[in-house]
Amino acid sequence: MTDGILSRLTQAVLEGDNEAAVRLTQDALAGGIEPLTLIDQGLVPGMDQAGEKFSSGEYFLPHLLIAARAMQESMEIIEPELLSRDEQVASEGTVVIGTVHGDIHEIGKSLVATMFTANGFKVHDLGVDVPIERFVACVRDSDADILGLSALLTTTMVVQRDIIEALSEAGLREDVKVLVGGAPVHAAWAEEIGADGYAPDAVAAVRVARHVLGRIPNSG
Ligand code: B1M
Repeated sequence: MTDGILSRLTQAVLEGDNEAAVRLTQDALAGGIEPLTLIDQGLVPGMDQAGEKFSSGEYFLPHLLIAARAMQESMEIIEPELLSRDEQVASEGTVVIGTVHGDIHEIGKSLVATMFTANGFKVHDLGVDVPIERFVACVRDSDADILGLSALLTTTMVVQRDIIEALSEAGLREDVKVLVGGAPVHAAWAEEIGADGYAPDAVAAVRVARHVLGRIPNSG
């Protein structure tokens, strides 16, 4: 039953069928399927398959857009469920997060932001295509502990490095831990550009943040 509903959800995202995605999400939650299982095993595989079809020339940009919209509508239902599981009172710290300049991919960044919120962090989500100066100003003004930089394109990964350099120029580099992520990003890149951490997914992002803040011994 679980497998069936998850694979139908994957198919609904792949086909950009909003109504089916929303209905299946509601049914799955009512049936007791965990929100993270729904995301990892239902929604994300649909987006990945849409990306593969785009790479092979079977899908075009509008297909990606409608797939993304179906995923986002499901996420709107899942997010309150994720947040309602947050029973923490004390704040774990402040996170500034956004997708870098030139890049409008939103879904992964928003998922990471939601996971931080669900885990007791105060989050300033700056959105997508965020100018470098905006990140720097928000880090300064919010006294952030973590700056999260998402990039989905090989052409925008380099902006992560530009932002780290801008933080140094503004005298803020020692005040904030920089976490990078996004599909083309990897640990060696994070090290090369002087980031403090890299996370492959939204759950790992919270774990790595706690690690770089010295809250847990290692990122696992
Ligand atoms: Co775009 N796109 N896209 N796209 N798109 C990719 C990324 C691509 C891999 C597709 C492909 O060719 N197979 C390819 C990039 C190739 C490359 O550079 N390596 C690509 C391209 C080429 C483009 C355009 C250039 C296409 C064009 O115009 N010709 C264009 C660029 C626009 C721009 O940004 N300037 C473009 C546009 C779009 C849409 C607007 C149509 C749409 C986005 C809609 C939206 O977000 N509202 C879109 C989509 C949907 C995708 C794919 C299919 C799916 C992305 C997604 O949402 N995945 C994507 C293919 C793919 O990734 N499989 C693709 C689901 C999401 C949950 O995963 O975002 O990876 P993800 O986030 C994960 C992790 O990466 C990580 O955690 C998240 C959750 O687990 N993570 C972090 C992300 N940020 C993190 C930050 C962290 C830590 C972890 O710390 C701070």
